[in-house]
Amino acid sequence: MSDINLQEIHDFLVEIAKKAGEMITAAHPTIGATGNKKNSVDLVTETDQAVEKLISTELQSKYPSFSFMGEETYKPGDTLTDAPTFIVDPIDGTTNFVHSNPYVSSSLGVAINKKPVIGVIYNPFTQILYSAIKGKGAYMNLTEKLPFRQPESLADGLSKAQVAVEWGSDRSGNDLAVKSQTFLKLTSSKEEGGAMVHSLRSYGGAALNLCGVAAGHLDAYWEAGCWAWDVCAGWVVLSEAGGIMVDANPGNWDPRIEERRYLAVRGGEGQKEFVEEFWGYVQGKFEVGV
Ligand code: LIP
Repeated sequence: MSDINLQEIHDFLVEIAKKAGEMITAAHPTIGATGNKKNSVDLVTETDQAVEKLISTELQSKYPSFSFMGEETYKPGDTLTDAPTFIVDPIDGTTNFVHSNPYVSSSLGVAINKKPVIGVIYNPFTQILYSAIKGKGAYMNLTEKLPFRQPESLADGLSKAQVAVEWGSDRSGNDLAVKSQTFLKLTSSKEEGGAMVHSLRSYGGAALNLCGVAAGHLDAYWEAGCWAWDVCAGWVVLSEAGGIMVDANPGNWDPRIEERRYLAVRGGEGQKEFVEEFWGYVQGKFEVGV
């Protein structure tokens, strides 16, 4: 680890993210030409695959000793090791991409000893780049430090919060019930036993959601079902901006990158109490990742 130059890798990832962005904005995916993975809402396009190929080729030629985990080449059973590993989602927000909704990013992360240490997330449509190196802070467009301003206290809890959630692609069974019943609890009035959050937002991209929490646009982001490549890069941006990542299921303060259940909370006084309050509204227990 000590002879790995994190800054140099970060700078290379920024270059690659920009190249990936050119491919993404030049592509014109159509809804009809979309392939499916697990089911009809788990989408993949030729652009996802071509962009991952570009990224993995560049990374493997410059850092041949590093492992690589990418959304489009992942095989069930592949697991993260302690080796330095690039963890990549070529297009996070594929559903948005095929619907020409610009909430899309390339998410390029690095983990060492299974801990996220570098994150680069680039939305080529808005040309906004978020990045962070462990111990060196988080930035937007390389110069604006995150969060943008001194974070307000979280002591007022969920009733003052804007929370990102995602429906994801698991559309049946226990986990869909946990999500939908929790959404109901979070939004409903105090009189009906709810948290009455200011709002729920479902933008469609885990990586940018994590950056939104890091920046302070969002107070929290709660999801189960997403993968290491959806969260690795954003995790570094989040924690370098003072945020924390815990399990979406109550009780676990130290989730793995591959936990598949996450609750991100922005920086600010009262963070721990905010997590505990949130967990108190979770209706049941996710099975994914268990
Ligand atoms: C998506 C996530 C989204 C989640 C989906 C999926 P993709 O990534 O970012 O937040 O709800 O299940 O994992 O498939 O667009 O790369």
